[in-house]
Amino acid sequence: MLKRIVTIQDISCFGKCSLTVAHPILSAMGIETAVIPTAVLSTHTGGFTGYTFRDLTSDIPAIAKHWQSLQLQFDGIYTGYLGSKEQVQIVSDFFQTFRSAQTKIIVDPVMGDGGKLYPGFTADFVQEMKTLCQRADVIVPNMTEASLLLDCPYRTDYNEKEIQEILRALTDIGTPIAILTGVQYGDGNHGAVAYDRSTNTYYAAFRKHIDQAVHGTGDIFSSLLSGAIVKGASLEKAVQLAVNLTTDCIEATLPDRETYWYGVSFESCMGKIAQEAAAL
Ligand code: PXL
Repeated sequence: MLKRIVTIQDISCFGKCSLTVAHPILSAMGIETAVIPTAVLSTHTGGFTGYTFRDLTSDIPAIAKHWQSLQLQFDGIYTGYLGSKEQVQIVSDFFQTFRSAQTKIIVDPVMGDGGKLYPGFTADFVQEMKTLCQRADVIVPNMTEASLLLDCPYRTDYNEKEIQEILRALTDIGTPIAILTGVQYGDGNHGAVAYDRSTNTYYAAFRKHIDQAVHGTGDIFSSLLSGAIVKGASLEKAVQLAVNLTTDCIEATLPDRETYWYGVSFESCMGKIAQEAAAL
């Protein structure tokens, strides 16, 4: 039986992030993937200017209502970039309607990077996103998003103990599992650290740091992680798989980096993604 996930995030028509990354990756992992687009942009907002933005907030309740009439059920709900503050409450209602005992809810609180909010996001949005995180089984912030959620300064210098404290504080919001991405202790490695509050256990996975900031890596990581969790992988295995395959995707991007400056060349890793997911 195929597992079924719905992923709720924007369509950036050009630029490779959010739905145009999540859908192919989850499908390659052998998961039936439904989508709810939260907004349509002509490109993503990282490095492009003059992009269009159509907010689809008012479409979401109607989609949910139709799906309810079809009695659709999901093994996973994975949310990313949301298009408006109002949308966060609607997505939260969607969780209530479609959550069963088996459904895993993964929230990537996409709001910023490098210590800055993405264009268009406000402090109000951060507060709304925090309430969505309370209703998730797993949250996947980067360091910027963690500092926004915890209302503490963005830092690039920290040690393992401090990361563990941040993770514990993130679960204080109300989610049982938090995973911090983009963690670097200054030893030349780059990875993610997870905390499972129910067992008080941390899991970390690292690879050698690649000194190139590439747009869309967070969406690749969260898609891989969501796919692995929905397929029933342990948290430890899911974090390892997501760190390894995301790093492989970034490596594959480097040779043509100047031509494809706007996103990750994940396409050349699809075979490997399918193979590793099949072995889960
Ligand atoms: O990768 C996160 C993301 C998703 N969607 C849009 C974005 C970004 C990051 O900048 O601009 C539209």
